[in-house]
Amino acid sequence: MNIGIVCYPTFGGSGVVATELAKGLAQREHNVHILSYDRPARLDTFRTNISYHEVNMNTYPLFEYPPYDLALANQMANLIEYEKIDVLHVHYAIPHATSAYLAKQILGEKAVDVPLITTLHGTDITIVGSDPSYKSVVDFSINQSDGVTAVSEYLRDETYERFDIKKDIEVIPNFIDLDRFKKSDKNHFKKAICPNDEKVVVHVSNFREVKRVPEVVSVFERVLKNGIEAKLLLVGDGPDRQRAEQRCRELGICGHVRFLGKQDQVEDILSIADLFLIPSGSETFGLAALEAMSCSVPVISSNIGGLPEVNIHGETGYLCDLDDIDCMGSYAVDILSNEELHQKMSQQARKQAEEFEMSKIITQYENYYEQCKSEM
Ligand code: GMT
Repeated sequence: MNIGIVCYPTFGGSGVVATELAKGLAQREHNVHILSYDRPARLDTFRTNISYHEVNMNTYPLFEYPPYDLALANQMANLIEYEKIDVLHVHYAIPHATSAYLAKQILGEKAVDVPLITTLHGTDITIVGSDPSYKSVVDFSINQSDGVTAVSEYLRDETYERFDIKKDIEVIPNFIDLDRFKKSDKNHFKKAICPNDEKVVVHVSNFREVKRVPEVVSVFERVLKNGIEAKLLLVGDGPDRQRAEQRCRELGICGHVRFLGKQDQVEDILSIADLFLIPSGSETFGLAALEAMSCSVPVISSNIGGLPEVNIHGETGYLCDLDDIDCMGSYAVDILSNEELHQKMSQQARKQAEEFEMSKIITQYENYYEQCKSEM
Protein backbone atom coordinates (compact mmCIF):
# COMPACT_ATOMS: atom_id res chain seq x y z
CA MET A 1 0.00 0.00 0.00
CA ASN A 2 0.95 3.65 -0.38
CA ILE A 3 0.25 5.11 3.04
CA GLY A 4 0.25 8.77 4.03
CA ILE A 5 0.94 9.40 7.72
CA VAL A 6 0.46 12.84 9.21
CA CYS A 7 1.77 13.66 12.67
CA TYR A 8 3.44 16.09 15.01
CA PRO A 9 7.22 15.76 14.90
CA THR A 10 7.77 16.15 18.63
CA PHE A 11 8.97 13.72 21.29
CA GLY A 12 5.33 13.60 22.51
CA GLY A 13 3.48 10.31 22.35
CA SER A 14 1.40 10.79 19.20
CA GLY A 15 4.44 11.68 17.08
CA VAL A 16 6.39 8.73 18.46
CA VAL A 17 3.55 6.27 17.80
CA ALA A 18 2.99 7.62 14.27
CA THR A 19 6.69 7.42 13.38
CA GLU A 20 7.19 3.95 14.85
CA LEU A 21 4.08 2.81 12.97
CA ALA A 22 5.51 4.29 9.76
CA LYS A 23 8.77 2.39 10.31
CA GLY A 24 6.94 -0.86 11.05
CA LEU A 25 4.77 -0.52 7.94
CA ALA A 26 7.81 0.30 5.81
CA GLN A 27 9.50 -2.86 7.05
CA ARG A 28 6.49 -4.76 5.71
CA GLU A 29 7.16 -3.34 2.24
CA HIS A 30 4.51 -0.61 2.31
CA ASN A 31 5.53 2.79 0.92
CA VAL A 32 5.04 5.35 3.64
CA HIS A 33 4.91 9.12 3.21
CA ILE A 34 5.24 11.13 6.40
CA LEU A 35 3.89 14.66 6.45
CA SER A 36 4.85 17.02 9.27
CA TYR A 37 6.22 20.52 9.88
CA ASP A 38 9.60 19.13 10.96
CA ARG A 39 11.44 15.83 10.77
CA PRO A 40 9.91 13.59 13.45
CA ALA A 41 12.26 12.97 16.37
CA ARG A 42 12.07 9.19 15.93
CA LEU A 43 12.74 9.32 12.15
CA ASP A 44 16.44 9.18 12.82
CA THR A 45 17.90 7.35 9.84
CA PHE A 46 17.23 7.01 6.13
CA ARG A 47 14.87 4.19 5.24
CA THR A 48 14.29 3.13 1.68
CA ASN A 49 10.51 3.12 1.62
CA ILE A 50 9.79 6.08 3.88
CA SER A 51 9.63 9.56 2.35
CA TYR A 52 9.41 12.58 4.56
CA HIS A 53 7.52 15.60 3.22
CA GLU A 54 7.96 18.82 5.17
CA VAL A 55 4.95 21.13 5.12
CA ASN A 56 6.02 24.35 3.44
CA MET A 57 4.85 27.47 5.19
CA ASN A 58 4.69 30.88 3.60
CA THR A 59 5.30 33.42 6.35
CA TYR A 60 3.88 36.51 4.62
CA PRO A 61 4.04 39.49 7.04
CA LEU A 62 0.24 39.88 6.98
CA PHE A 63 -0.09 36.52 8.72
CA GLU A 64 0.32 37.06 12.41
CA TYR A 65 -0.60 33.36 12.63
CA PRO A 66 0.59 31.55 9.48
CA PRO A 67 -2.26 29.24 8.36
CA TYR A 68 -0.55 25.88 8.90
CA ASP A 69 -3.84 23.99 8.51
CA LEU A 70 -4.22 25.28 4.94
CA ALA A 71 -0.62 24.59 3.94
CA LEU A 72 -1.06 21.10 5.36
CA ALA A 73 -4.33 20.54 3.46
CA ASN A 74 -2.68 21.72 0.27
CA GLN A 75 0.22 19.31 0.73
CA MET A 76 -2.10 16.45 1.66
CA ALA A 77 -4.04 17.01 -1.57
CA ASN A 78 -0.75 16.88 -3.52
CA LEU A 79 0.26 13.73 -1.71
CA ILE A 80 -3.01 11.96 -2.51
CA GLU A 81 -3.00 13.07 -6.13
CA TYR A 82 0.64 12.66 -7.11
CA GLU A 83 1.89 9.90 -4.80
CA LYS A 84 -1.29 7.89 -5.36
CA ILE A 85 -1.95 7.41 -1.66
CA ASP A 86 -4.21 4.44 -0.82
CA VAL A 87 -4.83 5.45 2.80
CA LEU A 88 -4.38 8.75 4.61
CA HIS A 89 -3.79 8.17 8.31
CA VAL A 90 -3.65 11.24 10.55
CA HIS A 91 -2.49 11.17 14.16
CA TYR A 92 -4.05 13.69 16.54
CA ALA A 93 -7.34 15.23 15.46
CA ILE A 94 -6.32 18.89 15.58
CA PRO A 95 -5.73 20.17 12.95
CA HIS A 96 -4.78 17.02 11.03
CA ALA A 97 -8.25 15.51 10.62
CA THR A 98 -9.67 18.88 9.59
CA SER A 99 -6.94 19.55 7.01
CA ALA A 100 -7.38 16.02 5.66
CA TYR A 101 -11.11 16.57 5.23
CA LEU A 102 -10.37 19.77 3.31
CA ALA A 103 -7.78 17.98 1.13
CA LYS A 104 -10.35 15.36 0.19
CA GLN A 105 -12.93 18.03 -0.60
CA ILE A 106 -10.41 19.79 -2.85
CA LEU A 107 -9.78 16.59 -4.81
CA GLY A 108 -13.44 15.50 -5.02
CA GLU A 109 -13.79 12.41 -7.23
CA LYS A 110 -10.03 11.89 -7.29
CA ALA A 111 -10.01 11.07 -3.57
CA VAL A 112 -13.31 9.25 -3.11
CA ASP A 113 -11.70 5.88 -2.59
CA VAL A 114 -8.94 7.12 -0.26
CA PRO A 115 -10.02 6.50 3.32
CA LEU A 116 -9.17 9.16 5.87
CA ILE A 117 -8.32 7.48 9.14
CA THR A 118 -7.99 9.54 12.29
CA THR A 119 -6.21 8.19 15.36
CA LEU A 120 -7.16 9.98 18.55
CA HIS A 121 -4.33 10.18 21.04
CA GLY A 122 -5.50 12.08 24.05
CA THR A 123 -5.14 15.76 24.58
CA ASP A 124 -6.79 16.22 21.16
CA ILE A 125 -9.95 14.99 22.94
CA THR A 126 -9.50 15.44 26.67
CA ILE A 127 -7.85 18.86 26.86
CA VAL A 128 -7.51 20.71 23.56
CA GLY A 129 -10.39 19.13 21.68
CA SER A 130 -12.96 19.78 24.36
CA ASP A 131 -12.07 23.48 24.50
CA PRO A 132 -15.06 25.46 23.14
CA SER A 133 -12.73 27.17 20.64
CA TYR A 134 -12.14 23.85 18.86
CA LYS A 135 -14.96 21.54 19.91
CA SER A 136 -17.30 21.92 16.90
CA VAL A 137 -14.43 21.53 14.45
CA VAL A 138 -13.16 18.41 16.21
CA ASP A 139 -16.65 16.95 16.35
CA PHE A 140 -17.16 17.57 12.65
CA SER A 141 -13.73 16.31 11.61
CA ILE A 142 -14.03 13.05 13.53
CA ASN A 143 -17.44 12.40 12.01
CA GLN A 144 -16.10 13.11 8.54
CA SER A 145 -13.27 10.59 8.94
CA ASP A 146 -13.80 7.24 7.21
CA GLY A 147 -12.19 5.40 10.11
CA VAL A 148 -11.49 6.44 13.67
CA THR A 149 -9.22 4.72 16.16
CA ALA A 150 -8.43 5.49 19.80
CA VAL A 151 -5.37 4.36 21.73
CA SER A 152 -7.33 3.04 24.72
CA GLU A 153 -10.80 2.01 25.76
CA TYR A 154 -10.84 4.96 28.12
CA LEU A 155 -10.21 7.36 25.22
CA ARG A 156 -12.90 5.73 23.07
CA ASP A 157 -15.47 6.09 25.88
CA GLU A 158 -14.36 9.62 26.68
CA THR A 159 -14.68 10.62 23.01
CA TYR A 160 -18.26 9.34 22.90
CA GLU A 161 -18.95 11.14 26.17
CA ARG A 162 -17.56 14.52 25.13
CA PHE A 163 -18.56 14.65 21.45
CA ASP A 164 -21.54 13.73 19.33
CA ILE A 165 -19.81 10.92 17.44
CA LYS A 166 -21.74 8.82 14.96
CA LYS A 167 -18.84 6.62 13.93
CA ASP A 168 -17.62 3.36 15.44
CA ILE A 169 -14.34 3.99 17.17
CA GLU A 170 -11.90 1.10 16.96
CA VAL A 171 -9.52 0.70 19.88
CA ILE A 172 -5.99 -0.01 18.65
CA PRO A 173 -3.65 0.41 21.60
CA ASN A 174 -0.18 1.88 21.48
CA PHE A 175 2.66 -0.56 21.02
CA ILE A 176 6.24 -1.18 21.96
CA ASP A 177 9.35 -2.50 20.26
CA LEU A 178 10.33 -5.18 22.78
CA ASP A 179 13.79 -5.59 21.24
CA ARG A 180 14.66 -1.94 21.59
CA PHE A 181 12.99 -1.38 24.97
CA LYS A 182 14.55 -4.10 27.07
CA LYS A 183 16.83 -4.04 30.07
CA SER A 184 20.43 -4.02 28.88
CA ASP A 185 23.75 -3.77 30.65
CA LYS A 186 24.46 -0.09 31.28
CA ASN A 187 26.61 -0.57 34.37
CA HIS A 188 29.10 2.12 33.35
CA PHE A 189 26.26 4.61 33.19
CA LYS A 190 24.82 3.43 36.52
CA LYS A 191 28.25 3.79 38.18
CA ALA A 192 28.69 7.29 36.81
CA ILE A 193 25.30 8.44 38.09
CA CYS A 194 25.14 6.37 41.27
CA PRO A 195 28.67 5.84 42.62
CA ASN A 196 27.24 4.42 45.87
CA ASP A 197 24.87 2.04 44.10
CA GLU A 198 21.84 4.16 44.95
CA LYS A 199 18.40 3.13 43.69
CA VAL A 200 17.31 4.91 40.51
CA VAL A 201 13.88 6.47 40.13
CA VAL A 202 12.98 7.80 36.67
CA HIS A 203 10.33 10.06 35.18
CA VAL A 204 10.06 10.84 31.46
CA SER A 205 7.68 13.42 30.00
CA ASN A 206 7.26 16.70 28.19
CA PHE A 207 7.05 18.50 31.57
CA ARG A 208 3.62 19.93 30.85
CA GLU A 209 1.46 20.74 33.86
CA VAL A 210 -0.63 17.62 33.26
CA LYS A 211 2.46 15.45 33.93
CA ARG A 212 2.77 16.65 37.57
CA VAL A 213 6.58 16.83 37.55
CA PRO A 214 6.80 18.74 40.87
CA GLU A 215 4.71 15.92 42.40
CA VAL A 216 7.27 13.42 41.09
CA VAL A 217 9.87 15.30 43.14
CA SER A 218 7.62 15.20 46.22
CA VAL A 219 7.05 11.45 45.90
CA PHE A 220 10.80 10.97 45.54
CA GLU A 221 11.40 12.97 48.71
CA ARG A 222 9.32 10.36 50.60
CA VAL A 223 11.75 7.73 49.37
CA LEU A 224 14.75 9.66 50.74
CA LYS A 225 12.93 10.44 53.99
CA ASN A 226 12.52 6.71 54.55
CA GLY A 227 16.26 6.28 54.50
CA ILE A 228 16.54 4.80 51.00
CA GLU A 229 19.60 6.02 49.13
CA ALA A 230 18.33 7.00 45.71
CA LYS A 231 18.66 9.32 42.74
CA LEU A 232 15.84 10.79 40.69
CA LEU A 233 16.48 11.14 36.96
CA LEU A 234 14.10 13.54 35.23
CA VAL A 235 14.12 13.08 31.46
CA GLY A 236 12.53 15.63 29.12
CA ASP A 237 11.87 19.32 29.28
CA GLY A 238 8.98 21.72 29.11
CA PRO A 239 6.99 24.41 30.87
CA ASP A 240 7.08 22.88 34.36
CA ARG A 241 10.84 22.43 34.58
CA GLN A 242 11.25 25.57 36.71
CA ARG A 243 8.53 24.47 39.11
CA ALA A 244 10.16 21.08 39.45
CA GLU A 245 13.55 22.69 40.17
CA GLN A 246 11.91 24.95 42.71
CA ARG A 247 10.29 21.95 44.43
CA CYS A 248 13.74 20.32 44.70
CA ARG A 249 15.10 23.47 46.34
CA GLU A 250 12.14 23.78 48.72
CA LEU A 251 12.58 20.18 49.80
CA GLY A 252 16.38 20.52 49.96
CA ILE A 253 16.99 17.47 47.79
CA CYS A 254 18.61 18.99 44.68
CA GLY A 255 21.76 16.93 45.21
CA HIS A 256 19.74 13.77 44.63
CA VAL A 257 17.93 14.93 41.50
CA ARG A 258 19.35 15.11 37.98
CA PHE A 259 17.59 16.93 35.14
CA LEU A 260 18.78 15.12 32.02
CA GLY A 261 16.80 17.11 29.45
CA LYS A 262 15.43 15.59 26.24
CA GLN A 263 17.03 12.27 25.38
CA ASP A 264 16.84 10.07 22.29
CA GLN A 265 17.96 6.81 23.89
CA VAL A 266 15.45 6.65 26.74
CA GLU A 267 15.89 2.88 26.90
CA ASP A 268 19.48 3.34 28.14
CA ILE A 269 18.24 5.35 31.09
CA LEU A 270 15.37 2.95 31.75
CA SER A 271 17.89 0.11 31.79
CA ILE A 272 19.33 1.39 35.06
CA ALA A 273 15.96 2.35 36.59
CA ASP A 274 14.46 0.61 39.62
CA LEU A 275 11.16 2.51 39.56
CA PHE A 276 9.22 4.70 37.14
CA LEU A 277 6.86 7.46 38.32
CA ILE A 278 3.98 8.83 36.23
CA PRO A 279 1.51 10.68 38.47
CA SER A 280 -0.24 12.46 35.55
CA GLY A 281 -3.47 14.38 35.91
CA SER A 282 -4.68 13.07 32.55
CA GLU A 283 -3.22 10.27 30.46
CA THR A 284 -5.16 8.46 27.77
CA PHE A 285 -2.62 5.67 27.49
CA GLY A 286 0.76 6.41 29.05
CA LEU A 287 3.30 5.33 26.45
CA ALA A 288 6.11 6.38 28.78
CA ALA A 289 4.86 3.85 31.36
CA LEU A 290 4.78 1.11 28.71
CA GLU A 291 8.36 1.93 27.67
CA ALA A 292 9.46 1.61 31.30
CA MET A 293 7.59 -1.66 31.79
CA SER A 294 9.13 -3.08 28.64
CA CYS A 295 12.53 -2.38 30.26
CA SER A 296 11.32 -4.38 33.30
CA VAL A 297 10.76 -1.32 35.46
CA PRO A 298 7.79 -1.33 37.88
CA VAL A 299 5.54 1.73 37.60
CA ILE A 300 3.72 3.88 40.13
CA SER A 301 1.05 5.93 38.42
CA SER A 302 -2.15 7.77 39.10
CA ASN A 303 -5.26 5.68 38.51
CA ILE A 304 -6.75 7.96 35.89
CA GLY A 305 -7.49 7.70 32.16
CA GLY A 306 -6.00 4.78 30.28
CA LEU A 307 -3.23 4.12 32.80
CA PRO A 308 -5.11 1.23 34.48
CA GLU A 309 -5.21 -0.49 31.05
CA VAL A 310 -1.40 -0.44 30.99
CA ASN A 311 -0.20 -0.53 34.60
CA ILE A 312 -1.87 -3.28 36.62
CA HIS A 313 -2.25 -2.50 40.32
CA GLY A 314 -0.31 -4.89 42.54
CA GLU A 315 1.23 -6.67 39.56
CA THR A 316 3.29 -4.34 37.40
CA GLY A 317 3.40 -1.60 40.02
CA TYR A 318 0.78 0.40 41.86
CA LEU A 319 -1.92 2.97 41.10
CA CYS A 320 -2.96 5.75 43.47
CA ASP A 321 -5.59 8.48 43.46
CA LEU A 322 -4.61 11.66 41.70
CA ASP A 323 -2.22 13.84 43.73
CA ASP A 324 -2.06 11.32 46.58
CA ILE A 325 1.63 11.81 47.34
CA ASP A 326 1.41 9.76 50.55
CA CYS A 327 0.09 6.74 48.65
CA MET A 328 2.66 6.98 45.86
CA GLY A 329 5.49 7.64 48.32
CA SER A 330 4.58 4.67 50.47
CA TYR A 331 4.32 2.28 47.49
CA ALA A 332 7.64 3.61 46.18
CA VAL A 333 9.25 2.75 49.50
CA ASP A 334 7.66 -0.73 49.41
CA ILE A 335 9.02 -1.50 45.95
CA LEU A 336 12.49 -0.06 46.55
CA SER A 337 13.02 -1.68 49.92
CA ASN A 338 11.77 -5.18 49.13
CA GLU A 339 14.03 -6.96 46.66
CA GLU A 340 11.69 -9.91 46.22
CA LEU A 341 8.70 -7.67 45.46
CA HIS A 342 10.80 -5.57 43.11
CA GLN A 343 11.98 -8.64 41.23
CA LYS A 344 8.45 -9.99 40.88
CA MET A 345 7.01 -6.69 39.68
CA SER A 346 9.86 -6.17 37.21
CA GLN A 347 9.13 -9.53 35.59
CA GLN A 348 5.40 -8.89 35.53
CA ALA A 349 5.94 -5.43 34.05
CA ARG A 350 7.88 -6.91 31.13
CA LYS A 351 5.26 -9.63 30.68
CA GLN A 352 2.46 -7.06 30.56
CA ALA A 353 4.45 -5.00 28.02
CA GLU A 354 4.50 -8.08 25.78
CA GLU A 355 0.72 -7.69 25.41
CA PHE A 356 1.46 -4.52 23.41
CA GLU A 357 4.07 -6.07 21.16
CA MET A 358 4.64 -3.95 18.08
CA SER A 359 4.09 -6.39 15.21
CA LYS A 360 0.76 -7.57 16.61
CA ILE A 361 -0.56 -3.99 16.78
CA ILE A 362 0.83 -3.06 13.35
CA THR A 363 -1.12 -5.98 11.93
CA GLN A 364 -4.23 -4.53 13.55
CA TYR A 365 -3.60 -1.23 11.75
CA GLU A 366 -3.00 -3.03 8.43
CA ASN A 367 -6.28 -4.92 8.83
CA TYR A 368 -8.08 -1.72 9.72
CA TYR A 369 -6.69 0.01 6.62
CA GLU A 370 -7.98 -2.87 4.47
CA GLN A 371 -11.37 -2.77 6.17
CA CYS A 372 -11.76 1.00 5.67
CA LYS A 373 -10.60 0.70 2.06
CA SER A 374 -13.14 -2.03 1.34
CA GLU A 375 -15.92 0.10 2.82
CA MET A 376 -15.25 3.06 0.48
O1 GMT B 1 1.37 13.34 26.67
C1 GMT B 1 1.39 14.32 25.94
O2 GMT B 1 1.23 15.45 26.35
C2 GMT B 1 1.60 14.12 24.47
C3 GMT B 1 0.43 13.46 23.84
C4 GMT B 1 0.56 13.43 22.36
O3 GMT B 1 -0.46 13.35 21.73
O4 GMT B 1 1.63 13.51 21.78
O5 GMT B 1 0.31 12.15 24.41
C5 GMT B 1 -0.94 11.51 24.32
O6 GMT B 1 -0.77 10.48 23.36
C6 GMT B 1 0.12 9.44 23.75
C7 GMT B 1 0.27 8.46 22.58
O7 GMT B 1 -0.93 7.91 22.21
C8 GMT B 1 -0.41 8.75 25.01
O8 GMT B 1 0.45 7.72 25.40
C9 GMT B 1 -0.50 9.80 26.13
O9 GMT B 1 -1.09 9.19 27.26
C10 GMT B 1 -1.35 10.97 25.69
N1 GMT B 1 -1.22 12.05 26.68
C11 GMT B 1 -2.24 12.48 27.44
O10 GMT B 1 -3.35 12.00 27.40
C12 GMT B 1 -1.91 13.59 28.38
